[in-house]
Amino acid sequence: MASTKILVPDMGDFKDVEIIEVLVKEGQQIKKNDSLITLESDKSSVEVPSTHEGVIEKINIKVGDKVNKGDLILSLNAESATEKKKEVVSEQKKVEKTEIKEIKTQKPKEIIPIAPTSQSGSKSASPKVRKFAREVGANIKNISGSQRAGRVTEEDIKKHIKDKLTSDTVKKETQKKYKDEYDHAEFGKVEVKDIPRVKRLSGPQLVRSWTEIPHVTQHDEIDITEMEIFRKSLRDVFTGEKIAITPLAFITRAVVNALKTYPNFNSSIDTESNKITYKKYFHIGFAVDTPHGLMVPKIRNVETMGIKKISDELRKVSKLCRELKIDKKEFFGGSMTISSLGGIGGNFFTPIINPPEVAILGVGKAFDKISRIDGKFIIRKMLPISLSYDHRIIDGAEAARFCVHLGQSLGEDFAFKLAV
Ligand code: CAO
Repeated sequence: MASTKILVPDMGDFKDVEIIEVLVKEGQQIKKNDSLITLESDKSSVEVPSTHEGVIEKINIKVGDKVNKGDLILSLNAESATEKKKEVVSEQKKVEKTEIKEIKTQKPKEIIPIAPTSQSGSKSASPKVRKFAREVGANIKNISGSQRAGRVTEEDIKKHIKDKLTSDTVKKETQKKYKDEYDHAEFGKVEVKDIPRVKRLSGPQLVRSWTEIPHVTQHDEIDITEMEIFRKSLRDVFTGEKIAITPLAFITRAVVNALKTYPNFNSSIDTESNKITYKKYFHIGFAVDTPHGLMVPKIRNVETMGIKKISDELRKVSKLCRELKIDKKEFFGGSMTISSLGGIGGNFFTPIINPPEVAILGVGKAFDKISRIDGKFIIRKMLPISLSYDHRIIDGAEAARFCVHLGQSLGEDFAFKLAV
């Protein structure tokens, strides 16, 4: 019967390294690379893997021992594992030779340095953090560390558990919903179709935005009476023909003005690095309703365009979307999005932020409203707007100011305010 000695490997300059965990028991059958013990130095901790497979005969160390290169960890009956396999095939075969050999760690392949991550893929973490992981039932090997070279902290473990709970809950809720439901066909005639590709792609993005971003929506009404009189009076100077420009072109220009004053709305946040990116460009996204589903292309550098040019671009870009001829890149790199249902109807709604943007403006259909001005009741044209914003970066007061700014840009002095 062959007895194999597993020794503490070469640990570079480290001396008297403490054993903080013994991960195996005498009599246990282990495989090559199974973790045997965890060593902890003042710099890091690491698990020492087995260099052989077999059944553990005797463990020569215990928790708290300080070890150095070459110290005996345990002796292993390297052949009993093989024997067990052989017995299954044939009980006749006998092992005749008994050999005792000392297995030295091979260099450099099997050197187990006291470094953040061992070659067996074990994770670096302090004993306190490892204890915490054990207490909460988390497997430290499955947790990605946020520290230098992947060292795992208590916060990483908490985040890992929180993420897992959230995804498990979402999964369970979804499963529950479908499990509890009756088959639709039980209630009458139905037709089952594939979800269109665009909706399949945008769906998870919408779920993520709605569940991860703390949305707040501010509703407001903007008096656009003068702007509408002007818009409807637009005529070509040469032909005298009516120029069709929708309110959206004016609203877009007003949004750019407000973005210049409130740059938080033209930002993106990275919660991992705790950084805010302020965009110095003004690329406005538009929700476009197409037969294939909702698309959100961008119109670039809107601050350089007049109302007519914005209107032309809007028409051009939405046509490209509806004909599926738009370049994929045009769906990215936006400042803020406008979702206008004004051409269809309805007033207020809750638009969902299109990350990594932090705000979106919903626009409803303008309506006549009787208002009391200077003691007189008069009819004014009101535009309903709904501004959703990421409350992590934008405060309610700032959002209210943004809406007031939009109101001023589109109000009675609109022509002056919207001049390029
Ligand atoms: N109030 C009153 N009338 C409005 C208006 C408003 N807020 N916005 C547009 N209109 C009018 C226009 O002036 C136009 O009238 P005329 O035909 O008399 O000129 C008519 O409504 C149709 O406008 P439109 O919708 O074709 O054009 P637009 O520039 O307003 O919008 C686009 C362009 C691409 C945004 C739009 O076609 C579209 O796809 N909207 C849907 C967006 C959407 O689905 N959002 C929801 C996203 S969340 O699911």
